[in-house]
Formats: sequence, C-alpha cells, structure tokens
Amino acid sequence: MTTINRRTLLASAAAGALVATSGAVFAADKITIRMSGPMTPSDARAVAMTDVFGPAVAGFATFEPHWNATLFKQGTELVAIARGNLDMSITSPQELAQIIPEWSIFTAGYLLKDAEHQKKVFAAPFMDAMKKGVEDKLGIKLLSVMYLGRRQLNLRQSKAELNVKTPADLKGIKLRMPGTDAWLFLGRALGANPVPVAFTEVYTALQSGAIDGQDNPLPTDKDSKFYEVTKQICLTSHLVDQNYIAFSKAVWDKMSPADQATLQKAADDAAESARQAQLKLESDLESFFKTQGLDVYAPDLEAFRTHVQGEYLKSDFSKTWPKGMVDQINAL
Ligand code: KDO
Repeated sequence: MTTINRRTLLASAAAGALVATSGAVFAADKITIRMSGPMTPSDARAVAMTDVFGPAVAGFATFEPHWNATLFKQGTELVAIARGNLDMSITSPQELAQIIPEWSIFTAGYLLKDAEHQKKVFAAPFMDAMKKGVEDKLGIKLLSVMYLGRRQLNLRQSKAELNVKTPADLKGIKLRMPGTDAWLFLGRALGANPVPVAFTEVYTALQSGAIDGQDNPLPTDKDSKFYEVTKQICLTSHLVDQNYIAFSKAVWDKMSPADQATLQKAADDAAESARQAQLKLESDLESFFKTQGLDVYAPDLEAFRTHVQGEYLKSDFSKTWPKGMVDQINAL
C-alpha cells in the first residue's frame, strides 16, 4: 500500500498546476474525456457514468472510463488531474482532506444523515468556498455529489464468534480501511485496529485472513462479492458516504458555455441515477445477505455514535473544520 504524504501531494499538485495543460485530447471537434476510478464497471456509479453521463456528452466528447483502478491507483487520481494527466475521477472527501485538511469535516462519522442531506449540503452556499478551494489549489471542479451508501462493518467472524455491541468489542480487530489518514482515523474511532489496504485488494485480504474485516455500504459488499468471504454484517451505519464527480478545470475552461452546461447536467443526472440505484439496493440487500448465510444485525447504535463523535470532536481533524460548519450542516 502506498502511503501518500500530504507534503508530497501538495508539491506535486502545485508543480502540476504550473504545467497543467489539458489531459483531454482535443480532436477536430470532439474531446476525449479520460476517467479513472477504483470501482468495478458494475458498481451503480460506474453504470450511471457509462449509461447516463457518456451518452449525454456524446455530442462533443468521447467518454473513456477506466474502472478497477486500471489507469491510476486509488487515491492518486486528484494529483493526476491536477498535473493534466487525467480529466476526470470520482473522488472522496478523504482524498481531498489529504491535500486540503478542512475537507475532513465530511470524513467524520455520524455527521451526515442520509442521501437527501448529502445533496442539500453539497448545494448549500457555505460549500462555495470549499469548492473554490479545490479549484484554486488543484485545478479541479467538483461537479456533483454521488451517494455511496451507509458504511457498515463486514467481518470474517460470525456473530456467534464476535457479537459486536459497542466499540469496545472491536478492540484488536484488524479492520481494513482505505489508505488515507482520515479513513484510518475513522477505523480507530470505531474502536478497531485499522489496516490500510487498497480497494482492489480487499477481497483477497479477506479471503486470506490478512484482515478481519472491512467497512463499505451494502451495495459495494454485494457488487465486490465481499459476502463470499465474510460471515457477518453489523449495521453500524457509521458514515453516510459520499463521493464527488471531479473534473479538470483546464479542460472545462476550454469548453463552450453550452457544452459546460450539458456536461454539468450530465454529471447531475448520472449522480441522481446512481443515487436512486444505490438507495434501492441498500433497502433490498439485507435479506440477500441473510440468504447467503451471513448474520446481519444492529449493534448498540447510541454507543457507537457517542464514542465516534467524541473521538472526532477531540481530534486534530476538527480543528481544521471551517468555523460553524458543523452547525450549518446539522441545520439543513
Ligand atoms: C473503499 O475503498 O472502501 C471505498 O468505498 C472508498 C470510497 O471513497 C471510494 O473510493 C470507493 O472505495 C471506490 O469508489 C470503490 O467503490
């Protein structure tokens, strides 16, 4: 697992900003938009990008997606866009927080409430300065928010072997988290021993026992077949997880206003389509996992919420959050 250090990221992003030319290839009248992400092609977000976004921009662009992190490793896409080597990705607040610490506000457990709340927060005026910061520092436009789902614990042990009621029950559990500081902190705040592993390696790590478990929303557990190599899902709902459709500002600035409007709408429509698909999957999947022999149950949610929120409030992360923003988020 490559550990990404904030100084390295900032340095390479700044260098990239100086030399940033368009990563997109401008043909006579069409551009090629290259996108990279770690999700599988059957993930609802990937399906929406392929079926909704691609056709909607086809009048002026060829959409060229690369799934399963085949073009860029998970977590390296932002710098690739900043350097002009990539045009688009689906990024996360955890990745943004590596470079711009205030984004860690959206990595805090038990803050956002649901998919609707996510949408309202993303559109709120107090987000303008946050988005502008990403444009100025990285040359990246965050076009739309994508709902990944409520993250749940998914462990190799059965409930009979490990009945998770409170964070104390996770002591010593090797919980895979993506390899950024904010993700690892979330793992610790849950009471576990976080281990950084790239998304594309998770299935094998569960299978071999290198890790005891991982956390992801139910649609991801199904799509990436984690249920084949685990025995329980504990419904902690500890993070209403969001991703953002990230687009190169250098490419955007070369487009006509009409094409910009079409691309913006395509991103919003793809995000909405994926959101509806994820929500439906989330409500259907509990029974599917039970039929696959997994224990699916809720822990003491109040114990998790109190513990996790307490850990964040006393952490260094919360010191970087824009003043008053937690209240503004809660008020929506
Ligand atoms: C993961 O690595 O667990 C994660 O769910 C983190 C998300 O922010 C996002 O990167 C996601 O992976 C990928 O899009 C793959 O689904």
